[in-house]
Amino acid sequence: RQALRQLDGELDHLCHGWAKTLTKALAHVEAYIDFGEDDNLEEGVLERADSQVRELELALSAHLRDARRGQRLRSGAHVVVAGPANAGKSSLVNLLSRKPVSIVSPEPGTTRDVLEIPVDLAGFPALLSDTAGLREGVGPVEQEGVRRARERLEQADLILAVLDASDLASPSSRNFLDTVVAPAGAESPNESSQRLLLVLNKSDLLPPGGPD
Ligand SMILES: Nc1nc2c(ncn2[C@@H]2O[C@H](COP(=O)(O)OP(=O)(O)OP(=O)(O)O)[C@@H](O)[C@H]2O)c(=O)[nH]1
Ligand SMILES: [Mg+2]
Repeated sequence: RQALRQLDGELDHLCHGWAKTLTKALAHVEAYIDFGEDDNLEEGVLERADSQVRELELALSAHLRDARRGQRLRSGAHVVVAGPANAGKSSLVNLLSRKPVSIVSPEPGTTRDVLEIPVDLAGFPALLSDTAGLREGVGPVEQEGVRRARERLEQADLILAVLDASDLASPSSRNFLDTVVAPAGAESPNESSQRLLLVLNKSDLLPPGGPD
């Protein structure tokens, strides 16, 4: 909420600045039209107004290019929770939304539909999507769930990639690392633009002294 208020205030300030520049440029052009023939008008009035309007044009285009950021702040970033079956995705979604919105069970393949929940993450709105665990060789209903999960991954602003830390060598974990985690890293090698956050869940199941 604080961020939205700041954003509104910032935009207000920007718009006032733009309006002022435009009014001033307009006044100068009008003065030129009315008194251009007279000698009592400053030199270069028209040129100055022209360059001010060009600068304004650049500022407006830059702002419009950046509008997606503002939109994310208003409607919320689309955060997609994905990972192999049974990794604990729905448990994490319930924890973040502070509600038991998604069914959690020890049976792999529990979540099949995409479940969307609006949440407040430290004051920022976000739309959290729980998805079906990515795995092969399943029935048609779960297969459709996996297809929908992959579709959501394409549209995500941020992917929370959940893996079972005690099961990283399994075929489904390795497949997820190869097909989702590694490509996301390659597409944005710059740390600040990365849209995937790796969550190693079930750390309580790791042997206390680390692997043998
Ligand atoms: N030991 C342990 N178990 C966990 C943890 N997080 C979740 N679980 C258990 O793991 C099982 C699967 O959890 P879910 O949250 O349903 O997993 P999921 O990834 O949504 O599973 P699918 O929807 O089937 O893909 C449940 O029995 C959870 O209680 C954890 O941190 N530690
Ligand atoms: Mg689930």
